[in-house]
Amino acid sequence: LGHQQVTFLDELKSKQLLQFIGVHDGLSGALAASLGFDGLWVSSLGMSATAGLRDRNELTWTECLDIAERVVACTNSPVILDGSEGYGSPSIAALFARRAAKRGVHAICFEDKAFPKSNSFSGGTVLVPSQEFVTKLQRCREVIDRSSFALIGRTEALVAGCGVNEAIDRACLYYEAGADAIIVQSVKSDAGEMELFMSRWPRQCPIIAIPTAYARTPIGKYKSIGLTGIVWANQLLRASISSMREFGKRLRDDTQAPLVEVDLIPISEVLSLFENTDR
Ligand code: SPV
Ligand code: MG
Repeated sequence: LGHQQVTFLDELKSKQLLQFIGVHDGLSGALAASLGFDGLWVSSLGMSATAGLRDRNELTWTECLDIAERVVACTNSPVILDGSEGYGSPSIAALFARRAAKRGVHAICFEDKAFPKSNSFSGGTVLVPSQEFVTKLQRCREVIDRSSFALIGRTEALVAGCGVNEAIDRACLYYEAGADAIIVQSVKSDAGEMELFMSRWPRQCPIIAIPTAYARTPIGKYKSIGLTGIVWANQLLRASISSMREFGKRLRDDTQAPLVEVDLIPISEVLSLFENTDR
């Protein structure tokens, strides 16, 4: 990896392609932990949605820390906290990062959007000037110890329609500012934009992608274009929403009561999910 002593990314470096799974609470964290992914991504969208809020900094950063702590308690896998854009100023971002490290989180990710942020899929993404975000990353880097905690810089340049060259320029600056890895977000429906980015990427810093929009890409493609990891950021959240909606409708409409329970996890399994732990 680009910088030395990035513990959790380092540990996983031997893997072909790291796959992180998005979670949003203790339950999804525990389930995900049992599925054998390389690490967990505590998603801002997932945390917001499960709190009944928009992904617009409406959930406070201290609430995010509480959720991250519950996830950390459920897993031995590395946990990346999606810190959105860091809740405004560099000093708040740095405080957020330092507190996350104290709660046992392994890495925090900040993105180069203006406060209040909006989700990459809600349109109207506004970037902050790159230098402003560099200052934020530098401030975080000063206060968090590289040997125990990773800082991930995320650029939304492609989402904002600024093009691959701008995304490359920003990613280079963020790496130089002290990011241990860079997330590049693309909302195109195929991996072409990411492929172009990777073909022009000059650095040795790990690049991680979030293939929500281009999830139909064969897994081998991500490795072959040189990505270090991918984040399945919101699939568990979306699966739970589809499943809750489908069962809610069946409960409402199905007069054949026994049919309703057919696909549900037994209560005994729910009870045993957290039984043998000392959390
Ligand atoms: C999240 O999971 O909150 C993310 C990924 O940031 S995305 O929603 O795809 O932007
Ligand atoms: Mg997010």
